[in-house]
Amino acid sequence: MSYSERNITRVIVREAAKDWEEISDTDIVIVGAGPAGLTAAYYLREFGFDVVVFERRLSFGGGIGGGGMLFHKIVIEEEAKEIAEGFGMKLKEVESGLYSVDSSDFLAKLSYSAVESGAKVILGVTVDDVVFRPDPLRISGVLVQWSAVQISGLHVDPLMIESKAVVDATGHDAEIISIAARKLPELEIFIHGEKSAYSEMSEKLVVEKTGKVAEGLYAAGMAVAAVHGLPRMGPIFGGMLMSGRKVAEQIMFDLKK
Ligand code: 48F
Repeated sequence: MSYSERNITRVIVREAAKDWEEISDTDIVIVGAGPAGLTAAYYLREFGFDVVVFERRLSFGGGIGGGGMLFHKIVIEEEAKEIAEGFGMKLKEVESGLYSVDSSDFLAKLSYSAVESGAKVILGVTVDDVVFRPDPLRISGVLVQWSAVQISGLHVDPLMIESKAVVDATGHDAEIISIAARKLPELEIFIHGEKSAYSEMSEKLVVEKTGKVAEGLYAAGMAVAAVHGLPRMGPIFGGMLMSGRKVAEQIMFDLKK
């Protein structure tokens, strides 16, 4: 077999272009490949939707890899055990109803599950705005830019993606909902900002408040805490898994109506 440099280039450009053509009109855009975004991606694929995840960095996982203060362990509570084990994570019961898992195990198994489900995860892409339509007012897509272009400060227009739902799984800053709240005041979204830590309360409330913030726009994971003014919880990740699953269920319910 022989191949030349030009074949390598052609394969990459052609195959990527085919994917981008499909991505430009997808069912669901998830912003952020952290624990909440990847879990949402997995379940949305299970429910039969086309899913693309845009992740700013060149790696999966958001806050997973850092464990707790770089110690390589993450804590999961009983309520999320079934989801974690469904991804094949190796949990160790350390106290009644409390489990530890290696951050690398959590990261690898969740990432594998999301990709294997058929979700397209595109790394190195930052979402920097949303698309909207009036009457009725709704979010109908996102604007995307190479993270490298953003970092360079070059003035380059983004590309645009249409979707039926956008999930903000960007973590503590709720970046996408914050942009929508600022640029589209008619959405009447008020960002309360995250509170200091109260882990047990936060784990419950993050899941409870997960869901739609405007037509076509949803919050999952720590973005929920930022939007609704909930406390933070540190390196216990069960709430992120349950929030990811809940947002998927809500989107399925809304879109199948
Ligand atoms: O921060 P992140 O892990 O969010 P999460 O899924 O989980 C939070 C936990 O990691 C932890 C915690 C739970 O105990 O408190 O912090 O809510 O993942 C968010 C991902 O989104 C990416 C970011 O690089 C990270 O990987 N991201 C953020 N903004 C953008 C983005 C953006 N505008 N475009 C693309 N990716």
